[in-house]
Amino acid sequence: MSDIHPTGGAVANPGTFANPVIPGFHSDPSICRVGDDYYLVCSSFEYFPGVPVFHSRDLVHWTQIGNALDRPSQLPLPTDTPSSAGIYAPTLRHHDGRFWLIVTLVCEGGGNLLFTTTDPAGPWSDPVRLPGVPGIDPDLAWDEDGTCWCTVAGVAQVRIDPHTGESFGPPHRLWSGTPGAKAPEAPHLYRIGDHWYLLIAEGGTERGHGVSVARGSTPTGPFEPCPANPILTHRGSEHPIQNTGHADLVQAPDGSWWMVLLGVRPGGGTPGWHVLGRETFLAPVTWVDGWPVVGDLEPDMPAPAWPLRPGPVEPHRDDFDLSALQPCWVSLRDRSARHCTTKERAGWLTLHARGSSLDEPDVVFVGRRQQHLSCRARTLIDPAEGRGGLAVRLDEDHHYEIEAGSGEVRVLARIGPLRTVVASRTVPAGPLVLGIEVTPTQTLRDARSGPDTLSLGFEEPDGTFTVLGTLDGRYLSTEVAGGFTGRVIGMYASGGAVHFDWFDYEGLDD
Ligand code: 6LW
Repeated sequence: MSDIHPTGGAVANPGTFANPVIPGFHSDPSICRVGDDYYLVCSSFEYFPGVPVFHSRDLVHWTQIGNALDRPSQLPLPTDTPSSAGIYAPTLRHHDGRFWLIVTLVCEGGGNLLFTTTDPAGPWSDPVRLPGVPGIDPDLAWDEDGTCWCTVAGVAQVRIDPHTGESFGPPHRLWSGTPGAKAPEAPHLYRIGDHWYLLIAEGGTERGHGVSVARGSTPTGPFEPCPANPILTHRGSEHPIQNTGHADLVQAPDGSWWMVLLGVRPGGGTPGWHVLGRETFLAPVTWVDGWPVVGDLEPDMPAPAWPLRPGPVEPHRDDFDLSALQPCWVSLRDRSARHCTTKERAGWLTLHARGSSLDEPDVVFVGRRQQHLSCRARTLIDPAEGRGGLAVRLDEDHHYEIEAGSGEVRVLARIGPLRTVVASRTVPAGPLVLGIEVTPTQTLRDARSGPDTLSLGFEEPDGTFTVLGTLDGRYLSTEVAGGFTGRVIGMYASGGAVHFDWFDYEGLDD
């Protein structure tokens, strides 16, 4: 894999770049390079299609080229799959002329699944099941003689045949990470120079998160921990990027080394609320005495400042003129043409209700990740044949929505077990524009200030925007809701059929 000796003192040139490189709920990044092309995948949990696939030529600008799991035969998520179950922690590798993707499907009948393709944009194969590989966070690595090792959280390892899913022997414990640190997980095993390196996350995916590394002369160990562990953590620091961990390494064509990892950007007062989920960050890596040293996540910033600039995300308008939905759109657990189609009314997205509210796991929803701390979403809805709206969703128990139907619009809030109509207004019949604006907290009023506010409203016939309700964003944060996901903004149907002419998403961060 490596044409550079890690003790050779190769120095990456970090240049300047803005983090996160993939903002919004894009956790557990795994990366590989083929020639000049980088590919990266993330977890997708209860969303369908699953495992977003990104492409880049420079590690900084990423374009989503597809979703690896876009057919029910690849991703059979039962309707009762709770939020933050589903697809966890993929590993993406290129080996022997093919791309290999391994994930854990966390649900009844799930387990570790392996997929292959020659084109990461898809289609990907149907899954190969790995019944002999226990646990989460599977990694794939190949020895020089072609032996395939699957390493999982814990950290344990099984030899497998990746073509058939057969495993050979019981899992073999490799390393438990730093004594006293919880949750040794997210292992990735690499042959670099003379050593095998075992990179792991530990400390849990919350504020204690970190990255540690060990090395050995064979892929099966024994492994010697790096004396400088953790090689990356922001725990206990003032750094505006927190929870840093779950990393993967890649070497650039110029010989420099880089790490992709997850982190969060908490806002507001104490304890700090993060609302976009765990995002993908980039860091330069150098080698000292044969150990990786992780550089600054904000190389162009002299000191932590707030808000951080996110990686570039184009303003996004979707007119629903294409027969297939763009890859950024995700639904809950499944998406059937019967309930979600652009073919019924040309140039419109039509949703046919199944569940009657966003509280229900089978609600028909099409959304995209909120990728900016400050942003605006708008959609033109025709609710003549039903009821539906625009929502910001953290999970089925935490969401705000502006809903139209039966000649009225109303703002709804679901916070844990509480559900309420915040405000309602009679409106003239016919299509109307619904909108949500997210404004981050700039000045802390007191230590309890939330991270942001969400204003939900609609456009009057003269084009002015009427805010019907403004709500505290902390209730749509991971610190309140729990789990592994972030906010998703999108359209839903709660009765009959609703049509959406277009959807606009605009990031407003500086
Ligand atoms: C994932 C684990 C983790 O499996 O969170 O941050 C879990 N790390 O490695 C879900 O993303």
